Amino acid sequence: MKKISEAFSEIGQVTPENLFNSRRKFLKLAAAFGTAYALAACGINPTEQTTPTPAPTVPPLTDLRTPFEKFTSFPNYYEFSMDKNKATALAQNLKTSPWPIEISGLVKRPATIDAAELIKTYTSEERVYRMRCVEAWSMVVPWMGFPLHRLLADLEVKEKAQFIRFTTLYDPEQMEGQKFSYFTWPYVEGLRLDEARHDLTLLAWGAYGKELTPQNGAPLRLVVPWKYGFKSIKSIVKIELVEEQPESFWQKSAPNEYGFYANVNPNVDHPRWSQGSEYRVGETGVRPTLMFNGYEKEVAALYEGMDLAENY
Ligand SMILES: Nc1nc2c(c(=O)[nH]1)N[C@H]1C(S)=C(S)[C@@H](COP(=O)(O)O)O[C@H]1N2
Ligand SMILES: [Mo]
Repeated sequence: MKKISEAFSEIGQVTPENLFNSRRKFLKLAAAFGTAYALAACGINPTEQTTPTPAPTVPPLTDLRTPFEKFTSFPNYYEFSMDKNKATALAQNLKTSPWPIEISGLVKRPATIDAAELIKTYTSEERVYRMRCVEAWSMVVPWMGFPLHRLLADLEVKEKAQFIRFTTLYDPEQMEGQKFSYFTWPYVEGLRLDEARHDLTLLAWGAYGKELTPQNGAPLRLVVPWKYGFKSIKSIVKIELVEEQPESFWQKSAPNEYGFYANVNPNVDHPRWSQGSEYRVGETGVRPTLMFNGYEKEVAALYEGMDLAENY
């Protein structure tokens, strides 16, 4: 396995000391026990030792990164509150360790694995992505994580699986927004399997060289940069491979708004506002919204022959 520190030096990223050290501690442990042994015990058989990590195929992004303070103080996290300030404050007490994640459904190797363990299993890299919320604001975030397809390869997905379904923690004692019953908890999101396997699709545990803050989805969240932000589900506790298209939290909560795909598309308006432009958090004025959030070249092939105005 490539060392995290090496991965970072390749992309010229300065890593804060504490993070670097905690990862280094793990690498020592992994060397002592043998990662394969540790993982075989929880059902995941890492291919990483034999398969070299492919070079990231992420398009270089010249947009300025959103300041860290903006990223951490502007969350949408309805499990805590619909108010961004309240959500930030309320999320601080979320207990993110231990954090068992159930991986199940149509896989030959189902497993329950702690988030910390899962994160250590894969070489992480920094990915600077645009994030476009359906509310017409956007940010540019340097995530840290690993492509979901690496995990999927190790799970041995069964032929029948067509979709992947993610679930956020349900715990109204910790997440007081879940006491409001006008939403159908828990938060659920899904992707078509080919979308899930796309190299841009990330499981992220960090941003800005640090572990994710609770309001941004610690300990592990999804990041799908060509879709509206709500597809990028936070604080995942369950990953299931399924045959049927999952029904997401927002499909249930606002069926007259977005559907399953929710690809960023400046030509398809929200029922109540245009999606043609966006406010980049921290900037003045607005900028045009790009098709597939600027990732058209990478992802358009996934939707060939599909009517994007119908499947929004
Ligand atoms: N579980 C969960 N995941 C979620 C949300 C949420 O309310 N609950 N909000 C979504 C929305 S609408 C957006 S725009 C992004 C915001 O991510 P950020 O708060 O880290 O910027 O998270 C998404 N993931
Ligand atoms: Mo959003």
